[in-house]
Amino acid sequence: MTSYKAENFPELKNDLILRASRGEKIERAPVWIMRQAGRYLPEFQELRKNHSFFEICRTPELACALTLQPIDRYGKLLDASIIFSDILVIPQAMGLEVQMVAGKGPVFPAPLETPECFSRLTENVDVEKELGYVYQAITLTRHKLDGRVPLFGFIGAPWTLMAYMIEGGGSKTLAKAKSWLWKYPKESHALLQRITDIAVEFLVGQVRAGAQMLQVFESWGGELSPQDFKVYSLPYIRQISSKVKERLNSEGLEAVPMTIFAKGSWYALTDLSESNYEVVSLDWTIDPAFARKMTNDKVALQGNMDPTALYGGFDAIREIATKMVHAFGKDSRHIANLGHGILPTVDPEALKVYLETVQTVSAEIRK
Ligand code: 1CP
Repeated sequence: MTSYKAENFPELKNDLILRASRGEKIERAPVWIMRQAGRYLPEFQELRKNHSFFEICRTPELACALTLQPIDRYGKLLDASIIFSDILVIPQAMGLEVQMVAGKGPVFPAPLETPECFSRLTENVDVEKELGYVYQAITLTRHKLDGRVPLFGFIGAPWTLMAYMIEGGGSKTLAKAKSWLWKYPKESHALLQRITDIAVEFLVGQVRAGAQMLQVFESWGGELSPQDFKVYSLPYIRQISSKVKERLNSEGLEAVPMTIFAKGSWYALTDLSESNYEVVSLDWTIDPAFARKMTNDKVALQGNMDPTALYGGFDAIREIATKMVHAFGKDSRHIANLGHGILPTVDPEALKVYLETVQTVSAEIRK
């Protein structure tokens, strides 16, 4: 095992994303990509040949190597890194088995069917013991990054994780998970609360280990109606940010900027901007001007080019990326990204064109 400690980290040389999150005036938009370490990179495929997905997550040296791949490849074109892991490590820590099936994605062989299945969940999860491997990966990576860019830690938001735990994998309708909300509202809240408590502990641990920013992925937010989002998603998203901030403060740890990405939940932008997150991440269906208005200029915005635009050829990418940068305008509180994760069959050179365009155009319009 590594002997790296969560102290004496190398000095940060590029803090653009931290400054953008705090609303400071900066010379260009920082840019990073959700799922930037992943299947579209040949170097990822190469390493993945010899190791299973969760073996990589659980081996700090391998998770670190994958986190660094896009940073090494794209150099100064990326302004942040994100620790290689998955949102489903929390359900695993709670006692559910998760397999990563080639061509299919994550599969739970025994998902939760009714609240009686709670008996299969671990009562008091020891987060350090179950997920300490993520902390070790973060500490190691923070050292190996050598201050090139800040490192994100992350979690899946409670509703999204609950949905996976009941559906047992990806789903088009979330019919099983949503039927819990109508059939078992009390038990649904109990499950969401259990996940929230672990999420808070896990995020604080990630910061203690060296994470410099945090992102919460509510990937299935948009499957909820605006009313149900207020009941089953928002309260837990808010608890997470407030409790993480309180805990960091009481442990004497420095506050880190927090980002919320609730995919599909355009209707909740005002609520999300009043939820103790510094950054609200937008999917590609949201017009940046609409988002600025809905968030009353209270937060930095992240996003939001359609990930499939990376299939359009270099000229189209330049054109669409340029339009996106202009749509966010000169306001310093923009962190460029895609509107969701990069797709596995994208040409890595196409991503390079996107990153270059964003950096050049955003610097030009701020002159
Ligand atoms: O580079 C990075 O972004 C870091 C690593 C990372 C992150 C942040 C991975 C690696 N997964 C995630 C988050 C994640 N995982 C989300 C939230 C973001 C999003 O909405 O895309 C979700 C929903 C998952 C669940 C998951 N894990 C899926 C989606 C399945 C579905 O229901 O559509 C898949 C395919 C995975 C596997 C996975 N996670 C990460 C990678 C590189 C892979 C592919 C694994 C492989 O087959 O090699």
